[in-house]
Amino acid sequence: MAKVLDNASKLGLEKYPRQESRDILYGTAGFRTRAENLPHILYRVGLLAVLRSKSKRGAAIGLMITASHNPEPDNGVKLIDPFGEMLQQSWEKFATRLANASDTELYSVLLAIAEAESIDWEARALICVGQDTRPSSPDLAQAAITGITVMGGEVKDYGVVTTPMLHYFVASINTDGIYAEATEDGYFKKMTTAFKKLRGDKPSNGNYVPSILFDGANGVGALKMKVCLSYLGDSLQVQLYNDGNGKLNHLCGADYVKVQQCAPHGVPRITNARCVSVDGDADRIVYYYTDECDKLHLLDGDRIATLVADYLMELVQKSNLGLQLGLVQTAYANGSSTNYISKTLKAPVACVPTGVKHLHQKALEYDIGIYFEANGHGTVIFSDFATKRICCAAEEPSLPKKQLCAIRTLAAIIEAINQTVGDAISDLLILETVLHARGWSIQDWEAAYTDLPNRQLKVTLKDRRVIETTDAERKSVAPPGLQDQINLFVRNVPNGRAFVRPSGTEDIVRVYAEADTQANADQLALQVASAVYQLAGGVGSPPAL
Ligand code: G16
Repeated sequence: MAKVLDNASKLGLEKYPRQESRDILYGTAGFRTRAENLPHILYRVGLLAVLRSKSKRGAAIGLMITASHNPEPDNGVKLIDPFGEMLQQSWEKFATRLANASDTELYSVLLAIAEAESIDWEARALICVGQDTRPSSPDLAQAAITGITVMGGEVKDYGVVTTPMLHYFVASINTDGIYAEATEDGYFKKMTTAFKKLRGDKPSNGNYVPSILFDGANGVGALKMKVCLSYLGDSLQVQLYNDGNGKLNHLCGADYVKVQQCAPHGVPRITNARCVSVDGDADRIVYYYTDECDKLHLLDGDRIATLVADYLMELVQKSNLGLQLGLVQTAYANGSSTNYISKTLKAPVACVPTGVKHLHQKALEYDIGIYFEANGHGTVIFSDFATKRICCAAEEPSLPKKQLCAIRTLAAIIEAINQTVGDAISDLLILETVLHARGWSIQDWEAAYTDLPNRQLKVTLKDRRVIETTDAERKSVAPPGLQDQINLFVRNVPNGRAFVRPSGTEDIVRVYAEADTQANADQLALQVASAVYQLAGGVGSPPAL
């Protein structure tokens, strides 16, 4: 052990010395910053991944190199735990400690982690590595692989994949293929076979037409959707745009459409056509259309959650298996969606802090947990209990026809959904399934409820950590006086709600506001952003709409 750690620390000093003096945190989705500051971080995360795998008695661990929705010059890395879930939170502190250690401390920090976790040095370690399409990703992957190798870990390099594909592969390897086959072919085959089964032999139905426009954010989502098309055949027509020739996430992609509330560049404006946007690593999806007046109508993660919940609740009821379904949202959820879930759908709905790691954990409390962030990041998870009940009942031909049909539909949905994490491609197949089953156009889908107008703004601070929050990020507790100001502004607008929180992926704080009218939501967001700028050490130009 001492020799391995010694080699790892010497190689780190020689090839990947620490570059940044500023500390970095394992944030909402791992480490993210400018790519040029990351080589030593990647090397060290490679070292840590080996310890994590050994601590799980050799289970495969994922290491994904991506900065997802961030601009192209950024990059990042996150670790994936054995069931395809995000890294256990108690290990985030190890990651942060290791990333911020000085070059000469590497040996002692690695040793301290190994001792704290009673690492068995005889255990094997297998690390699955994936990367997005950023120009900086190949070199960063090499840094990670060097770290894994010097620690004696085995590398399975998946090359360029979407983030959710890597989550899926890790879960598949660790269940010996029971979850799925850990290959790209296995991934697409399983999902699209289930999709075609759900769709039957009639691709059109009522107002539903099997054709969409797809904004790939010039990222890996576009590349993989192209592959998916060959599996989909005639079941769904997908026109691909922003398919890799432009700049990643620039004026396009799910984050741009959601935050800016405008249609992506590079996609033709076809009135009332159903369009989707995914983000840079294809773990988020939003739908939209532009109407006759060229106005954008956004159907975001809240809409996705309510559409899927409504459909699954009906199936659960018809299946008569006594399963409990619940939803999980964050503070960004539009107030109208939360109302719709609790008052119209009458389903339990919880609010947790931002980050799939929080939503996923909460969703595990239900037989069927549906979680989506408003930004389009989410999935549906079926507990082992629910999966067993559904799959056993699906083999009971003696059940009444309607009940059996609902049960078999649920069984096919289990096959089509990537339950490990939000997955734009898998979510798309589920959403197209629901719209097809309902015979709905995107306008029919939108008619369920009316969103409260809202606005998001970003503020840059000297140090964003001065903002501290509580109550699932809905209230700020520092700096002093900020929440009182927010309360004052909110009181002045009908249906007003606003909050502020430091981003865990970008060096900014995010402000969210909603109100009865767009003008009021804009004004509220600007008031809150200005208060943050003044009270929390804003830098650069003051906030503006
Ligand atoms: C990541 C997380 C999401 C989160 C988003 C923004 O998404 O996985 O759960 O909503 O960052 O986080 P923050 O507001 O803290 O910057 P992605 O798609 O960028 O990986």
